[in-house]
Order: sequence, then C-alpha cells, then structure tokens
Amino acid sequence: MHNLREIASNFDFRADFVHAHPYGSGHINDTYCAWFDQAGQRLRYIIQRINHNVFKQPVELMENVKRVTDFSLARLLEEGNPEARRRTLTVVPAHDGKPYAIGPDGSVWRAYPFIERARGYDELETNEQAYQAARAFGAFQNLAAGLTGPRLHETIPNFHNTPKRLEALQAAIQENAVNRLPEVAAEVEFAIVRAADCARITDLIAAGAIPERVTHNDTKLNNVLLDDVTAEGVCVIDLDTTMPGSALYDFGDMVRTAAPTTREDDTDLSKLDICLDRFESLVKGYLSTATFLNRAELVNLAFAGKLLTLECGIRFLTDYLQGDVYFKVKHPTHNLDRCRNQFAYVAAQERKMGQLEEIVGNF
Ligand code: ADP
Ligand code: GN1
Ligand code: MG
Repeated sequence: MHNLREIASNFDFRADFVHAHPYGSGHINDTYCAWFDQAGQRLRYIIQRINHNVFKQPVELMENVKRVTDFSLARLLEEGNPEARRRTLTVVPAHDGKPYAIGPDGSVWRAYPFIERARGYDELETNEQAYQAARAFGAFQNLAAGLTGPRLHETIPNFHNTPKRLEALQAAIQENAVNRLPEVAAEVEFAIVRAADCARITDLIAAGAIPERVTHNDTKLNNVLLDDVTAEGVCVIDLDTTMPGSALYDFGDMVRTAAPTTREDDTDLSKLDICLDRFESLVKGYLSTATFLNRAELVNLAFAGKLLTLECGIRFLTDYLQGDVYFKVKHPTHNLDRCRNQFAYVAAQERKMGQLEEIVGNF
C-alpha cells in the first residue's frame, strides 16, 4: 500500500487529506479514492499511479491527457454547459504546475476530481445504458476530431495492431516462460486459425480505406461513467490510450464489453452469447454521435466487435503464457479464464454475424 497522504501532498488540492482507499476494477493502474476536508466539507478525488510497466512514457502520456482534457473543458465552457467539470476529466496540477507528480519510488502519479452521481459498470443492466455509453464514446471521438496541434503521442505503439498481437502470442508460445503451454493447446489453435481475421482492419488501414482518427482505444464499458439518475453518459474516463487509431477499435471494444451476456471473466461459458438488443442499442447510440464514418468503417462495425474480442483474448492468453506480467489478476488462472471467455464470445459472434450485419445495415 502506497502512502497516499504523502503522494497527495504533491498536488494542489487546497483541502486537507483525510484518508484514501483502493478503488474501481481497472486492470492496469493503481487507483485510489481519496477523501479531503475543505472548510468542513468532504470532497473526494481519484489519485492514480500510472502503471509504468504498461506505459513506458508516462510524462508524454500525461501531456496527451492534459491536451485532450483542456480541449474538452474549453469546448464545454464555450457551449455554456452548466456541468462542464463533471462532463470531462480535469487534471489537478502538482505544486510545480505539472499535470503529474513523482512518488518516492519514482512512479508517476496524477489526480482527478471525482465525478459524482455517476458510475462505470462492469456489466450492463439495460439496453438504454448500452445506448448511452455508445453515444458518449461516439461524442468523444467527435470532440477529439477537432483537436488541433501535433499528433498525439502513441502511448502504446501498435496497441490495436492485431497481427502484431498474434505475433506476440507466437513468441510467448516459443518461450513458454512459465510452462503453461500444455494447458492451452485448444486456445492457441483457436487464435492461429483466425490469422486472416486478425489482419483485416490493419490491411484496410494500410490500403487507405480506413482513416486514422484520434480515438479512445479502451472503450470498455467501465471507462464511461453513466449518470445515476438519467443513465446518460456523463464522462468518458481512462484516457491513457487516447491517441491515433481507428474508430472501429472503439466500437469493437464496446461490443466486446457491453453486448455479452456474461462478464469478461465468467467461467460458465454455457450461458455466454451476444445479446442482439444490446448490440442494436450500441449501434444506434454510436451512430447518433459518430456521424463521420466512411463506408469501409460502416460495413466493418459488426466485424470489429469480433476482432476486438479476439484480440483481447489473444492478449489474455499471451499474458497467461508469460506468467501474468501485464494485466492485474486475482488468481492464477484469471487470464486463462478471461481468454476462454473471450474466445467463446468470438464464437458466439461468428454464429450470429449475419444477424449483426443486418442490424448495422438497417441504420
Ligand atoms: P485503469 O486503467 O486501471 O482501468 P481507470 O482510469 O479506468 O484505470 O480507473 C479505474 C476506475 O476508477 C474506473 O473504472 C472508475 O470506476 C474509477 N474512476 C477513474 N477516474 C474516475 C473519476 N474521475 N471519477 C470517478 N471514478 C473514477
Ligand atoms: C485494460 O485499463 P482497463 O482495465 O480499462 C486494457 C485494455 C483491455 C482491458 C481488458 C492499457 O483496460 O486494453 O481491453 O483491460 N488497457 C490497457 O479488460 O492495456
Ligand atoms: Mg479503466
């Protein structure tokens, strides 16, 4: 456990630290909810340690986050949005004015005001929530399209380059670092026979048919906070991978996380399916704000769900073979459970691909 009081003392909170506790279910950063006293009023903030094993250049990452959040706030204020500071993350500066602070062990930390009266979901409850989440991510892409200035830093190069993810799996198979290969023959086979699928979007990008856009790249459902009362998408969070990418990666990851009938790590695969109503709500919500898509993007929306699920399964499998060095795990087979779940969900999408494409075609 880090000394959060000490970390917090680096930031310009203008309030007294009370206590902090670990928060959320993200797989990457160390996230804390920290309570402060400001003239007798209790306020909370999110304080996060950036995972520098995953993000090798945290300072550049924070440069991206600062640019995107400043731009977003400026737009909201221009529009006269009465809740501007609840509709975007805003970075709390450190005492030296930087958007981050360095902890005693050299780690990079940051702080955001806590977005109140809203939450992220690991699992959806209603179609309306799917609609609202997708609408918010589409609006985020729309906003990001207006960003001027230099290209954002690539915080993780080739993040959604699925052929490269498959190559990384093959390297992990060769290395078999922790001798888990014998357990995963079926999963390895499942991935390898889909090599052509892995290359479909990257080939279209290389051919110029699919444009580079500024995208979020981690649009899992719990990275958008929905209003507790209205379910409206209040704030898109987890901006660590906001960088050049394809709109299809964002839509695909929404399908991966918002349309399955189980959680990402559920081991009861008998009830795993894609929920067509949820998928339809995602398409409707996303297309209500992502109004800029070209033909090649539109015709690949349904495929993108399958691709991002396959890619994520490949990543979980690779991490399992490497000994759980990337994703946070709660038990030794967690990554394997996640991989099996994702691959079963790929198979479910393959079975229903005709229906999924028909739903997209109706819009
Ligand atoms: P990770 O990269 O580990 O997923 P996130 O930035 O997504 O880290 O944060 C983890 C969780 O913390 C989120 O899923 C969300 O529940 C919560 N969270 C993050 N930022 C905020 C915020 N500003 N207000 C409220 N909750 C937040
Ligand atoms: C990670 O950080 P989090 O939990 O929102 C991962 C995503 C994966 C996801 C799988 C930077 O997302 O790419 O799709 O886990 N983020 C990073 O649940 O690798
Ligand atoms: Mg997250």
